[in-house]
Amino acid sequence: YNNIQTKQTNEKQPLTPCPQTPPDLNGTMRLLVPAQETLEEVAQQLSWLRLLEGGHQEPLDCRARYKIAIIVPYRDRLSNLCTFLLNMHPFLTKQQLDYSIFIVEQFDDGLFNRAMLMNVGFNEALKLRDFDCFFFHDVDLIPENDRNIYSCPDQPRHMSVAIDKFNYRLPYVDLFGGVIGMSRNHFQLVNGFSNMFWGWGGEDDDMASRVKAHDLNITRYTPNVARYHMLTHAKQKANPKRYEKLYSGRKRFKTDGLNNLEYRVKSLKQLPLFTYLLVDLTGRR
Ligand code: UD2
Ligand code: MN
Repeated sequence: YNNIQTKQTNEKQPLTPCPQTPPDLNGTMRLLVPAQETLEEVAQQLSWLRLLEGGHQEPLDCRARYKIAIIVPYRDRLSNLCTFLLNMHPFLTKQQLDYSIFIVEQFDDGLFNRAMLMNVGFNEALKLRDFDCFFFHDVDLIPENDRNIYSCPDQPRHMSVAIDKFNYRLPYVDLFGGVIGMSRNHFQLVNGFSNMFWGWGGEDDDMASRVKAHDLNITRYTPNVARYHMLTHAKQKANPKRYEKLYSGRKRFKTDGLNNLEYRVKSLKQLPLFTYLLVDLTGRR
């Protein structure tokens, strides 16, 4: 029986592992603009890619090295979302990745909680597949260099190092917002993000503290590779309690995060361009 099993698996997977560095990367990215800002139009423009259900893709001619989940916290930014999808799918496909895009939308109209939505994305994604690592990704950031590889990092990786909006300079050395990549194990080790940051700001710095408190290091690609364009959007109101929460955060690493996450999934759908999660966060505040 064992022999038969092995044989079958071998026959199913005759593919050799994908190369460490994908071929055909050229160090640039032309920003694609949707002809119309609707998901149907974007799906139409991407039909040549032959995406699988739920915004999933895997390389055809080699075996991907990792299974990757892209988690995007989201509410009311359709225009950004259309551009994001139109650009990210070709970008990730070219990198020969096995990936799925998750859009995690906050259902209630209370203050936005970016960090909590990302915890939910992590939790729900793992119910669907055993992803090796996670990229927590703002919807308004588009990579400008195709050599910025979304491979699973050994240490937490800050991806969005050089953003046009910030003149391609890192605003401060511990910045860990925008786009970050973490292995499943490291994200679990730090108990995910804090659930207590409602409104703009602080949650990314709290994650940086978690990473450091667990003797992990934030790593980065060089700024000429880790370049991003930020799409325009309305500015959120800053959370006046963000510093207070940040300074007292260390006491809560063990009790505030993945292990006390409460939410209700209102909808879970495998759409053509992404896996969609609509979540109500009103359980706790
Ligand atoms: C910065 C960080 C971001 C986060 C935020 C503070 C960078 C480049 N970005 O972004 O990662 O730490 O500060 O919370 O360091 N969103 C919606 N709808 C909303 C509000 C937010 O979808 O109404 C999502 C969306 O994915 C957006 C992200 O949350 O890109 C961050 O919000 P932002 O773009 O308004 O904040 P920004 O640019 O100051
Ligand atoms: Mn932004």
